[in-house]
Amino acid sequence: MMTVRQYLLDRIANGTIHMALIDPDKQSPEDAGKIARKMKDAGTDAILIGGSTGVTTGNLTSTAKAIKESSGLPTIHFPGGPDELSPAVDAIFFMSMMNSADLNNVVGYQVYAAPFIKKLGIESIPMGYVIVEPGMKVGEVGKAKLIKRDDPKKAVAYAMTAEMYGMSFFYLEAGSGADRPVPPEMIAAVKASTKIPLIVGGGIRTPETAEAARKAGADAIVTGTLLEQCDNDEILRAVVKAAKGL
Ligand code: 1GP
Repeated sequence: MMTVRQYLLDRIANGTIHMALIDPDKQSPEDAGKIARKMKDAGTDAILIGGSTGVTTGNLTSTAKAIKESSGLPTIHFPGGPDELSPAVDAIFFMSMMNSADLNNVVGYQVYAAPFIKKLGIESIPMGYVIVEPGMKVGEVGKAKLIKRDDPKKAVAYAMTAEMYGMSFFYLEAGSGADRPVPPEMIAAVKASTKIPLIVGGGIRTPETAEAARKAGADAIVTGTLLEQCDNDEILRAVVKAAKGL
């Protein structure tokens, strides 16, 4: 069977993809399933499951199962820490928050979790993750040394590091609910100097910001808050379309 990593790379080869982030702590598994189905119909390529707080093995498992059942989309655990793990997901982003001041977020939690991930047989997808201003809750909880919005060179150096480490993806994160997404200039600078597939997220809630991220060179665009706040399917579809350039 094809790995989730290969699925993502194949889709990215045809253009920018959209991934929807669902926090299992924010609604019932049944409602998560409905959201995933709606997003699939809108053109979303994969579902990320995670949150900074309140995620348990229980709500992660039931949410992943409901999403899979209702949408059939690949489910990827986007972990907020090492304590929640579930074999109900199709894959896990095995990520390092590279610009954290806390060594646990860089490599400690990964060392703790790796044997369990191996034992459970979950596909792990290595990813470098860096937090850009404003950073929001994940920046705070993760003790990130935020990349300044006017410092694309720093973002480029991190992306090069992730690439040289052999990571499969690099994620520029402005933080969930950010009032400003990652600057397009920063996305473009990273894209111009690395080949590693680039994921961008945080604060993307409009077709305009999604389009700007795609045009700057994002390979995958993540939206979370939009799904929670918006009950207008037209807008959801418009954002996914703009993200994918359809
Ligand atoms: C958070 O990048 C994601 O990890 C999504 O952010 O909730 O602002 O869409 P939003």
